[in-house]
Amino acid sequence: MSNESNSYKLTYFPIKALAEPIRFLLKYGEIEFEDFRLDVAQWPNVKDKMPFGQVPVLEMDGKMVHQSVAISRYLAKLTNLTGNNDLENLEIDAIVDTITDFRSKIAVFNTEKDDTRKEVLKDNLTKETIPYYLTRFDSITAANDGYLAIGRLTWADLYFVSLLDYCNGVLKKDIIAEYSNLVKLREKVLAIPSIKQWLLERPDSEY
Ligand SMILES: N[C@@H](CCC(=O)N[C@@H](CS)C(=O)NCC(=O)O)C(=O)O
Repeated sequence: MSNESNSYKLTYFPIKALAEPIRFLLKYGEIEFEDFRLDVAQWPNVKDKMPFGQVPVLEMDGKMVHQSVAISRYLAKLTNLTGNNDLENLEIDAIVDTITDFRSKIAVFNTEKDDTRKEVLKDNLTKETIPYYLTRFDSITAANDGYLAIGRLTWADLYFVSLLDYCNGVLKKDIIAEYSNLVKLREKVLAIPSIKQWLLERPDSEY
């Protein structure tokens, strides 16, 4: 029996951020879905209806699931973007979790309200965190035939490229511009026909 559902509804704010990996994977699999974008004013009424009071939430035939990485992993299975065995999946999961760590550090900067603390966080990101992670992601990509894990396209690549819009939007620059293997990886992912089409049709947002 197929695991695939008949209807998919994704609820998130009108931004890319944590929902974009899910949108990329749905598009990659050419799975139709309702891309429901909440108005911030609607949020207080919706929050209580969400499994853990947060979004993104994916409804599959009415069943709500939360946690963007878990959802992405599930969709990766549906779309054949996982590894062929547990060891390959471990390699993919480890890189995905590392991308999440990296993205979370950028989120801390994004949500900081105090100007002085924000400046310190930005300095730290620019001088240490970003080069630290991106140098490693870049050499991993070079060592994996141009992909982030197991030498072929997996959901880790879609996960990384889809979250770049968030990172770049928050930092107001293309953070991977000097990392040639990552630039090539992004080109490959964005050239996948259904993803390319998604980029043309998706609503504009800051990140
Ligand atoms: N670990 C969760 C984090 C979800 C999360 O932080 N969602 C935020 C938006 S990016 C949210 O719902 N914020 C509103 C709130 O907490 O009230 C995931 O990856 O899905």
